[in-house]
Amino acid sequence: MFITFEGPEGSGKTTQLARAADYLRAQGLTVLQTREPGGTPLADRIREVLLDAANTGLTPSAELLLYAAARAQHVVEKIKPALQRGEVVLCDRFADSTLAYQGYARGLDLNLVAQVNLFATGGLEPDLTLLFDLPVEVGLARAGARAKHLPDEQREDRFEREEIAFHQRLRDGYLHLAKAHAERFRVIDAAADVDAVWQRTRAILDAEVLRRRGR
Ligand code: T5A
Repeated sequence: MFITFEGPEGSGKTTQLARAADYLRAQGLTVLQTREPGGTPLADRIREVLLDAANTGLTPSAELLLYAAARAQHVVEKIKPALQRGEVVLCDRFADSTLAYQGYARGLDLNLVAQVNLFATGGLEPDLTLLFDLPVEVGLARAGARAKHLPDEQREDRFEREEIAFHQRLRDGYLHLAKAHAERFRVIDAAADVDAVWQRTRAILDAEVLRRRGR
């Protein structure tokens, strides 16, 4: 099963993904934990370029193609082989991030972004997508609070510098995707505390992953 974790800045999806991996492993499943952009040595090098706040000159189309290049490598080298081995793959962000960030928030044509996604993924789609949704201000406050504890060079990625309207378009875009693909999306209220969000996440994993596998 291929499960993706999506959400805006500060949504806490990475925290929940780590708990989900521990939980599913404790139920006897083999789990691959991975993330985008990145997941392979080559894709991690593309990640460094994409997240470097000093790269202010990156054009929207170059940005889109770099995310796609990292994903193409990640899908072939890591995700597909794990799925073929029968593992559960938990991926922190995937193609929906590109639709939400480069499409809805950045303003690139959505059909074009969908075509590029299709080319990069070879048609691979998640079986289940957990969307961690929360008000923009709450997410940005969390991301800001965490940044205070980081060294200067890791303090802000390029997106945390975007205006509030960008982040609002991002949230609306994600909610639109969730409605359009209701068969695979589950929306989780991520504004609650970590344990409350985990209760909801675990209930979805129980229903959609463990019961399906007869556990
Ligand atoms: N991107 C990515 C694109 O534009 N297009 C694409 O196609 C793709 C794949 C990736 C960036 O790239 C963009 C999106 C991103 O901007 P990243 O550094 O990997 O950059 O950042 P994120 O994916 O946003 O992941 P993070 O791990 O940084 O943030 P999360 O998922 O919100 O993670 P988390 O769990 O670390 O939480 C953030 C902070 O909040 C706290 C945590 O302790 C942490 O300090 N927290 C909570 N606080 C209160 N209540 C809760 N329930 C909390 N849950 C977590």
